Amino acid sequence: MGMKERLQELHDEAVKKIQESDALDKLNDVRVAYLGKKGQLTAVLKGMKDVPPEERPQVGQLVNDTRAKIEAVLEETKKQLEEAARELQLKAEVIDVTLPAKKSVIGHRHPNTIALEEVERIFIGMGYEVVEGPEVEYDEYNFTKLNIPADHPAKDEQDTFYINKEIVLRTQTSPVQARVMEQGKLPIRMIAPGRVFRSDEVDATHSPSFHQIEGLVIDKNITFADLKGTLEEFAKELFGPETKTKFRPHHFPFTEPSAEVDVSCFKCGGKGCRFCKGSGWIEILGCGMVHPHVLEMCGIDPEEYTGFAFGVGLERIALLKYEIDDMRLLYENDIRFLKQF
Ligand code: 2NL
Repeated sequence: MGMKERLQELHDEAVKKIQESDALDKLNDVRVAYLGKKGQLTAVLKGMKDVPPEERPQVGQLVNDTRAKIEAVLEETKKQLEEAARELQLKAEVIDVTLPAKKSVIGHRHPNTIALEEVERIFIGMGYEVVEGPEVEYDEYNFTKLNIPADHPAKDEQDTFYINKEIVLRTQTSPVQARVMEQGKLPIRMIAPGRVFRSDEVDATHSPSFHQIEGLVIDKNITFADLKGTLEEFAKELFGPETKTKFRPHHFPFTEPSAEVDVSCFKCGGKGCRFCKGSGWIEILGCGMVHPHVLEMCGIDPEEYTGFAFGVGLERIALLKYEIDDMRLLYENDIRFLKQF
């Protein structure tokens, strides 16, 4: 067979195989088989040495033409295959804009957070500042500066988590207030909300980690009347305008005199029901006039300044307000529970 016929045959073969290729990788195999370094057309080129010298330019031209023709068909087929692949992909990725949108699930504030923000709103409304501080505290700030002596039962390792001899997990947020008093900017009107820790077993009303909101007011001429008026107003805002308050004498080492505050039951209005266990009253917080020792230890002259303080358990408020009967529900974070509030 002459060179010319051999080339025509190669061309026809290559074109046939190109047309049979139904994927880009197969097409590339054909390219390599015919046009590649070890391909058939290259093999023909190597046979040029057997062609008489005067015919070589013409045969050379023929080889180049054949190569160009095969390349053109390859290129064209490649375009078609790519186009087809793209069509297929577009079809697969069609978006049905008439489908209903996926509903995004909107989260809920935790009942603790709702209660905290409510308490903050009330006190901010009365001109208080919200101050936060460390959860890991010096014994000095958690106890000593608050007039809690070394032999006080609250300091027992059974009640307090000790990091070492001098450092504890705070058992109340009063150390935040002690730090503010020490800064010496007076008057003070602040609340200190935050996590506190006590070495308690978990049950319906106890947890080793819970939250407290303490309040502190220091100024000249602050009296127990200011304390009563403030907490009465707080109770009315939190539980409704009909709410009555009762101050029962109590003892705290950091206040003198001290009291516990009950509010009239907001379920029965004070007549007595299951909710208030028949008494008509519900205990909500502890309070008192800041002990002169505390003022002194925090750098404030008790002859010039007086103040009142109070402490509320946040979980207690949340349980009462939302009529939840077990504190553990507040920590389990079961979405079926949380989404009710
Ligand atoms: C309670 C009682 C109370 C305070 C906290 C306080 C803070 C300073 C000075 C004096 Cl810096 N007192 N805090 C006072 C009385 C009671 O908490 O039963 N809390 C849940």
